[in-house]
Amino acid sequence: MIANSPRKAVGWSAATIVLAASLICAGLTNAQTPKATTTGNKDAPAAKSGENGAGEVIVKYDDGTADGQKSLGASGHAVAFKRPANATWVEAVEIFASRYGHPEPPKESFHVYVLNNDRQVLADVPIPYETIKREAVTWYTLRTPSIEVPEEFLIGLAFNPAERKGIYLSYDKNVEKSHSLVGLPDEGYEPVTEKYDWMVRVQMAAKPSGQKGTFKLADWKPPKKTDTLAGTIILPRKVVVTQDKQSYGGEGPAIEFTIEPSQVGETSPAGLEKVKVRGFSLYASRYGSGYDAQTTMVKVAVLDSKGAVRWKGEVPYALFKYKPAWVNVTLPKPMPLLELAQKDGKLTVAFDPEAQQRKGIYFHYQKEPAKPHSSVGTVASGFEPVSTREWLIRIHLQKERPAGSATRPTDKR
Ligand SMILES: [Ca+2]
Repeated sequence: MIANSPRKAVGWSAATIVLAASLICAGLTNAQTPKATTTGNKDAPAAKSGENGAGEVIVKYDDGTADGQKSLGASGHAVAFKRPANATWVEAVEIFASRYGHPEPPKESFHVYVLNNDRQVLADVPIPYETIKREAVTWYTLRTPSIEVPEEFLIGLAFNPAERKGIYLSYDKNVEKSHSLVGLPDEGYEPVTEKYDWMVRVQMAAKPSGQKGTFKLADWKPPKKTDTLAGTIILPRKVVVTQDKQSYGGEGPAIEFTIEPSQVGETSPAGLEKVKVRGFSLYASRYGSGYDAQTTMVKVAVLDSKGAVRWKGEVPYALFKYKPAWVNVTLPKPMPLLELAQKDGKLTVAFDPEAQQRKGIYFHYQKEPAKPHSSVGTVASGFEPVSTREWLIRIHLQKERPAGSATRPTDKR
């Protein structure tokens, strides 16, 4: 298709870092450890609650001594709580933790999430990484805005760790049963497989202090899920499922589409003038940890059949989840097909995640396609066809509405 070039065939293995270390907190004394008294209320949560000096209720499961600690690469920690009667406001989250890695804390924030029972984020509280010291593990009180919570809620923590940057969160095995989970808001949560709870406590109050702002439940709106490529003609039409995946160091997949007039309901090549490209979708997942998924970008290029780049852009890694899924890559505005392709209606879309060992995208493919259209490479180095796989990448098209018509483009799925 396009100029060949020598390439290295490097495939990264899944670089999920699960750092675990056992820790015995013998003789731990800590003035910040709240008293573990139970309330007499029948509606009281399974967690123990106790009044602290400030008149707030502390909800917790742990007994104050740790049995280990974990940093979860490409994931996070969470604990499910029930709110005590009459204390509906989260004021602070306490964690028993320590930082590891470079002495200098990373100049970024980790995240405390308050989620409802449907695992929807009610509040996302960034906390500067430097808050957690590299010294011995201890309790940290992370003040949050006053966040009103439903009867059942989750506290999530996302530390985005890497090899030399992270936070160990302690866990306690002296619990009746586990209320703890692993996951991230975008990825979903799974219960931990052993009987322990992350050492996370919640300071709750009957009335919002409002010191850092007030988040009322009544003001919260569930996130809207919009399909940015809804109502488009999707090619290829054939539904395929993933059979394997690959990430290439420093390269990415490309696939060529040939838009035939008949595929878009036209009878002559002139009909292609009415066709616009809305974007692409691909079945993929991301891996690695420790990078900022919002600012780490995947390059996207559209080339015509002569190899000329007709459009270039980039999308954030954050579009891709750790679990494989169809991801929409939407052009900033629909572009005429014939601005992206020669009159032959052929165009190639190429993705370059600039993958390394610790960050990259797994691109999924179908094995042994009858007629492959797939290649591997970069715009700078050229592309080499791969005959044994077809990337799960689709193009989304729309036809211009005839003048005066108010109908939507037909969904040809
Ligand atoms: Ca313990």
